[in-house]
Amino acid sequence: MFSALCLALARPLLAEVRLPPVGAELREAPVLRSEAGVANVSLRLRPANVVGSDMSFSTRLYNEMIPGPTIIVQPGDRLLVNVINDLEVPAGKAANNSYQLPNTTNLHVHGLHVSPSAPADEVFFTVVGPKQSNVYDYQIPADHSPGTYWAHPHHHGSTVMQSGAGAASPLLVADPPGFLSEQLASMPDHVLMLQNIPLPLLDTAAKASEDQLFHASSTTDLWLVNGGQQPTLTVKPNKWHRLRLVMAGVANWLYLSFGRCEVALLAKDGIYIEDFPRWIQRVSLPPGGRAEVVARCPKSNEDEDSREQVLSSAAPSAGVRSYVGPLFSFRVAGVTENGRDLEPWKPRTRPSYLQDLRGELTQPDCSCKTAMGLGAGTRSIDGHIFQGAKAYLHQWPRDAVAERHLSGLNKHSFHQHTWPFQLQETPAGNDPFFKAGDWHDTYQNVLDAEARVRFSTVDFSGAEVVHCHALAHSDQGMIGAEVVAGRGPAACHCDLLGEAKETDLLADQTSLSILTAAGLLCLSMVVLAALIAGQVVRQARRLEGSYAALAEGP
Ligand SMILES: *[C@@H]1O[C@H](CO)[C@@H](O)[C@H](O)[C@H]1NC(C)=O
Ligand SMILES: *[C@@H]1O[C@H](CO)[C@@H](O)[C@H](O)[C@H]1NC(C)=O
Ligand SMILES: *[C@@H]1O[C@H](CO)[C@@H](O)[C@H](O)[C@H]1NC(C)=O
Ligand SMILES: [Cu+2]
Repeated sequence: MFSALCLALARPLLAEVRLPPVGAELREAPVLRSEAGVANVSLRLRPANVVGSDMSFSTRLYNEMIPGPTIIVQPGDRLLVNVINDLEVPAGKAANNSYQLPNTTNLHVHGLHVSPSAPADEVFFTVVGPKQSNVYDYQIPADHSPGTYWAHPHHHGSTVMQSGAGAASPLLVADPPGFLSEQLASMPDHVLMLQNIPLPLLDTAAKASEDQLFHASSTTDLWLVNGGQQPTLTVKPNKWHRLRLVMAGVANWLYLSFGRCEVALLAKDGIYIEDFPRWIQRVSLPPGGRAEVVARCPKSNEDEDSREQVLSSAAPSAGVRSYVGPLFSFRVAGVTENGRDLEPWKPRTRPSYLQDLRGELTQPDCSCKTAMGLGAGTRSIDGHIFQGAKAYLHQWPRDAVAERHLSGLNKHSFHQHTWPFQLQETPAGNDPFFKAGDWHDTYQNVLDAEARVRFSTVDFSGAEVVHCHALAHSDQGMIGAEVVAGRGPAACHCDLLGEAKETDLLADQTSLSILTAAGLLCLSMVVLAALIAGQVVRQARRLEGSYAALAEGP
């Protein structure tokens, strides 16, 4: 308490954000909604001092709230987000594939199937520096899957210091009228924004990026649900509630159980499953992932604490950093509801980007492997640390069935922007949370390191971003650009990065084109290519070397 006071006195200009008492009733974040087809909202990234009962930390938040406001749009809406960066210079240290520029930001709408090009969901070239702003303009498709998404900063090298330190907002695509069954539509609906504030990791990232804002009075991780520590949701016995779980923490895997409450899976990563109600004991949530469940809790026994139904997390297995402990409680109180059994329900139609891609009849037009962090102890994708927004790992043809053979998924949370992907086989481990045919945009499975997934490259061309959503890994280079361009088999490239290095080289050496002797030109290019390829390899080795030194973190 005293140190919190000192910190507050030392930084009088910071807005103070007080956390509610431990165990207080679950808060709902303020909502920003669309009107007449347009959601026009502002996210202002500002410094703030977050003060809890026994700790405090200074950080960057959206609109001086933790979490940021909940944005709710309808399918077919236009979403305008004015990102206003209220942080100041100095910008901090610049670095490649390390923590950098903690006051530089941008925005990613995680899970939305919207254009990956500016002014929409472009995350490499769109940079919002200190005291700058940018209006993002997204057209939500009319048939967009209703569900639970989120928005967070995505500037390479500063995602841990921003998203990982509280700057994140839930983003919901509402169910159109008549879309749900009457039973589902009538359930109380709650967003649970699960945020981990990993104070030791933030301290490391702050030091590396020469950040001057982050300070914490504690060195243990803080877990928040809608900005509260172990909050309580009071429910009537036997009444069904819809819970939208957003894993906005950036470092841990969650393996959640719900006490004696009954839980059925409804959707993952904003996409309804085909076989609701699917009964589950556990919800597996990697950094970035979402799950929607419906839950009902039994009346408490006489001798039972009425807060006994605790949503808590366990360690699923060795070798992955998971949170172990309570997050949230149900207080079961009041008159028992005559909660009817759940009726099966699924969407009547699916948009073109979510058509079933399983089975013999669907042949992939392009099939590539994507290894997460395998080989030589480095955290890389397909053996490459991030080498730039145009250093594409893969090229996928447009309007094609793309297939990816993923590996390293036991250790890393694979996230793909723009196009969600479908599991082609039920993973090993018999966890009913995962089934062939399910869709994800963020996927990790401690029981099965490999997965064959497919996605449809419909609706958009352009950059596609893939990365590990354990954002420390991403900031340190476990991120890659891919591209959807061209059509047909000629537009399928699984090792484009090697090829692209030479293409880049030719483009950069335009002055050579004045040489008319074709033989000389060719010879000099081969020599240059060899020289620069050597440079590139040395550069990559150097980065991997410095990466490995940092790799001891989570
Ligand atoms: C969005 O709001 C800003 C002011 O907050 C206004 O200037 C702008 O015209 C609005 N845009 C649309 C499309 O409504
Ligand atoms: C990052 O890498 C690029 C390309 O190799 C280089 O031009 C730039 O100077 C590097 N930046 C820093 C801060 O090291
Ligand atoms: C970032 O912005 C904050 C708040 O305006 C400021 O205190 C800090 O000095 C700035 N620079 C760095 C590198 O933290
Ligand atoms: Cu990772």
